[in-house]
Amino acid sequence: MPNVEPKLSIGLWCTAFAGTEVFGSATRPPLDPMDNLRLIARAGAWGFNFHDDDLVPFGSDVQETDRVLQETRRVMDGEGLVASMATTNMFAHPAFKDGALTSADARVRAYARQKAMRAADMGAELGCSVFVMWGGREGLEVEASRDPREALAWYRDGVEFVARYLADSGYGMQIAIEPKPSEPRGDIFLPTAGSVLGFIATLDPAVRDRVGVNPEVQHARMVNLNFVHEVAQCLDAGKLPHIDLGAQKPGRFDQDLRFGAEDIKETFFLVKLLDDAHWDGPHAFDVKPYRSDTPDDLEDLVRGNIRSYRLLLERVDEFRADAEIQELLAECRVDAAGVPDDVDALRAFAFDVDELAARRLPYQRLDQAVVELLMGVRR
Ligand code: DIG
Ligand code: MN
Ligand code: MN
Repeated sequence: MPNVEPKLSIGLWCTAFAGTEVFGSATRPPLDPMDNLRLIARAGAWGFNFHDDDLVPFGSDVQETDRVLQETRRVMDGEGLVASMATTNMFAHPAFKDGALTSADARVRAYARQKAMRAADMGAELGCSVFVMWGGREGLEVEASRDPREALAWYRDGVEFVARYLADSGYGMQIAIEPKPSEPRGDIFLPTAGSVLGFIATLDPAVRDRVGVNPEVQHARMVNLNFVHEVAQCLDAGKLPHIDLGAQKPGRFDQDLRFGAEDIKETFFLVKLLDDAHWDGPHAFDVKPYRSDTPDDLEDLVRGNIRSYRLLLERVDEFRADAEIQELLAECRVDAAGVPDDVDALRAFAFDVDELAARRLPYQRLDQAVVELLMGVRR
């Protein structure tokens, strides 16, 4: 049995993705948000995530916004679906063409704050626990355009503003900043989980505890980072309020593939890490249908993520119960028996470095056992 029953959610923007990209127009018709909610629920998700504009049409007035939120609440209640994460789209509108919170135009920075406030209001209204901030446009192509220190200061002002707004409004939402190295901007500020952790450390102490990281599988694998280690560092820092899950071939553009579709071994160790850590945050799939998918394939996309996550949790159970694997893991460890830890005795201690160097490690057998487990031949 897993330590934690995972809360599996997916973004409205995922199933609603119509296939438009730089080299091609849409291959699927628009998906009504209420139909989208019903599809996600039918496919077995616990919850959903949304950008303001995914749910409430851009430019809606207060009355229309309230109407949509009330209709959403009715559908949520009818489907037993939780609103898990809210975020704001600060990357699609042309006003954000040169950044949002880090734009060199102070009016755009202020507009981004206003849009974030409104999105946070929507999230609070629907009961969301996390507010993600993905700075897709917070970057540049022309290095001469701004001093990166100034951009980071603007970014900090914006995040602190939103954090204060959540606190002053009595909203319990945690902020999760989502790293990504590039795309759509040539270089995006805060490219990795480590960058975000370092940035959080510079925030006003009055709001710092409310801010964490939303690492995404794809964004780390795009640049050949070990995502399991990215997540481990966030857990170690107590800064993992949310996670974006999917799959990705290394070194390519952000593919947002179905969870488990690539690199099954590292994906297995991600699922194992989260369960070993008893992490009970929202497990959010941030994936896209293939451009070649039809509307009839959208439910398969959602179901595939969920099924693969649960199957990998079963493999984690098997890993923990596998006697040979556990014996090999025990062989990997040597305790420091007999080695002093006080300064003077340690300084004088005579290590047999040749013996240390000669120690046999069981890694060939251990990794082979993991591969066989994932191939389903160790049951
Ligand atoms: C892309 O990975 C980003 C956007 O989809 C969204 O703002 C965020 C939500 O987790 N992820
Ligand atoms: Mn992505
Ligand atoms: Mn994401």
